[in-house]
Amino acid sequence: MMIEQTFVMVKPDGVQRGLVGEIVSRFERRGFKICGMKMMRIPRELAERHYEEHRGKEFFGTLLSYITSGPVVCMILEGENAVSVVRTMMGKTNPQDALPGTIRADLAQVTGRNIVHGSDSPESARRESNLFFNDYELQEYRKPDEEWLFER
Ligand code: DAT
Ligand code: MG
Repeated sequence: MMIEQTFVMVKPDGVQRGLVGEIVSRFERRGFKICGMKMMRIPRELAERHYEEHRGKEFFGTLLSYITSGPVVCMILEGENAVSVVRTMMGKTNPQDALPGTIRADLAQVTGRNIVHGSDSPESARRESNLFFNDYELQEYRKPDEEWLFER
């Protein structure tokens, strides 16, 4: 088994549109364990570090304005191949290219308001987890359904 953790964020549009529960519920029903969760308003400096791979691109400024425009809900999710499975559940960056059944296809219209973030690699997941969460905000615990979620 490849149990991984990944960093997921409901972006400001997801919060304002009342979709936090819908999005969290999809991950919970899939069997992901919530190891950390909090609402915050991302300071500009944190937004710049989070998206530093996009520094210099033409959309960097509007991306920073978007992500700092209101509260977000950040999560650490744990599960089998969590990074890629969460990315698949999110769908393509442009919701118009995302497959039906994915979060972005079902709940969003355009790239600049694509309602959810998920780490794109295990390295990004560790980097983003460290940016957004302290050790005491991350929990280790056993869920009683684990023996039915996984083969042993
Ligand atoms: P993803 O969020 O799917 O990992 P990304 O890391 O390439 O996509 O980009 C981060 C965010 O930046 C993305 O969710 C929305 C915005 N973005 C990406 N490409 C863009 C583009 N060509 N024009 C406008 N915004 C873009
Ligand atoms: Mg990305």
